[in-house]
This record gives sequence, structure tokens and C-alpha cells, in this order.
Amino acid sequence: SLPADAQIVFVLGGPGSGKGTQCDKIKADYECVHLSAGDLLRAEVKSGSEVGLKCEALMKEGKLVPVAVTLNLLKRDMIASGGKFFLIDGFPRALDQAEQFESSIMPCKTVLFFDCPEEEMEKRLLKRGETSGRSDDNADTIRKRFHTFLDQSLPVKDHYLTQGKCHVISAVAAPDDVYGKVKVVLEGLHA
Ligand code: UP5
Ligand code: MG
Repeated sequence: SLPADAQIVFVLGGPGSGKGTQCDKIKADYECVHLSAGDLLRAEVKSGSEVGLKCEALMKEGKLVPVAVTLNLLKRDMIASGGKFFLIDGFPRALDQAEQFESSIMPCKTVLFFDCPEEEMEKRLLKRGETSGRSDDNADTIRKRFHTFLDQSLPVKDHYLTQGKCHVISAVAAPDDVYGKVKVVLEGLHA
């Protein structure tokens, strides 16, 4: 199990808003364990497991994989890491996922939400798609990812805004400028 003084930060935002980019910057400055739910799923797909095969089809359609799958992968790596400050990137993506994570692991300390217009996210993902090899970085799947985000993931942001835990950060500026705002939030956490 996790240490009693563990701290969990959910890093959320639309597809291509810059979650992974900002987590890389946080990692360089703070001792923390960064777990991207999407990266864990892509590793599962690569492993060729039966679960991975099912996930691959859902991800290609921009749909959410069953919460039990992501929750197990996250739990496994959180415990194995031996860490106590966790950046959970790209999860939870629906209200029931937030509830299941918090009731079976622990409540999050804070939420970073990267706010970015759809046109900008689409531009970034199409550009990345030229070299990423990600099977979901194409115009058709990107459209489906946006739909899932608006329909299922945005309510998570509102949920944490109501709880006073969600920090909305504009993700339109250059990565280092966005990170400046991230740091202000994180310094507040450690104060
Ligand atoms: N970039 C980043 N910041 C920039 C900036 N400030 N200015 C200009 N460019 C910027 O960035 C995306 C691109 O934009 C990069 O090229 C970057 O250089 C540039 P990145 O940091 O990768 O953004 P991120 O928000 O991490 O984008 P990502 O594509 O990873 O977001 P998604 O949420 O779409 O993808 P994820 O990997 O989390 O999930 C993929 C799929 O897995 C989902 O669609 C879903 O099918 C499934 N999934 C689940 O079912 N459940 C989960 O819990 C998680 C995933
Ligand atoms: Mg990412």
C-alpha cells in the first residue's frame, strides 16, 4: 500500500493540451512519480496481452477503456514505485473513474487542468502525428477523442472545481510560460 503521507496530483486537460509536456518539466524540478494512463495503456497494447488488444480497439476509436484496467495499471505502478508524490497524467477521464480511484486509493490533493482551444489541440496533434506513430493521432480519431473529452471528461473538471481542488491553467502559451503557472500552484502545495 501507499505511505500515509502520499500526495496525488491529477493532471488533466484535453487531447494535446500539454499534460505530458508539463509533467516532464515538473519531474525535472520535483521528486515525483509520473504515471501517464495513456502511456501505461500503450505499453499494455505493445505487450500483446488480451487486455491490450481490447484497449487498442477502443483507443483507436477515441473511447475510454474500462476503468478497472487503468486503475489496476496505476495501482500496480504506484505501489511498485515506492514514491509518495504522484503525478497521475490523463486520468480520471470520467466521474465514475474519479470516484473509484479515490475510494480505492486515496483522495487527490489537487488537480491541474490545462485549458486549450480545440483548434490549437488539433493543430498540435496533427503535427505530432507526422512522427509519433500513435495510431490515434489522425484527424478522424482526434475528432472522436475531442467528443469523448467534452462528453465524459469535462464533468471531472467541474467536480473538482466545486471541491475547490482544481487549478485551471491556460495551456496556449509556450511550454515554459505554461510551466511558470504550474510552478506557482505546486509551490503552494508544498508551502
Ligand atoms: N505541445 C505541448 N505543449 C505545447 C505548447 N504549450 N505549445 C505548443 N505545443 C505544445 O503535447 C501534445 C503535442 O503538443 C506535442 O507534440 C507537444 O510537443 C506539443 P502533449 O504534452 O503530448 O499533450 P497531452 O495532453 O499529453 O496529449 P495526449 O495526446 O497524450 O493526450 P490524450 O489525453 O489524448 O492522450 P492519452 O495518452 O492520455 O490517452 C490516449 C487514449 O487512451 C485516450 O483517447 C483513451 O482512449 C485511452 N485512455 C483511457 O481510456 N483511459 C485513461 O485513463 C487514459 C487514456
Ligand atoms: Mg499525454
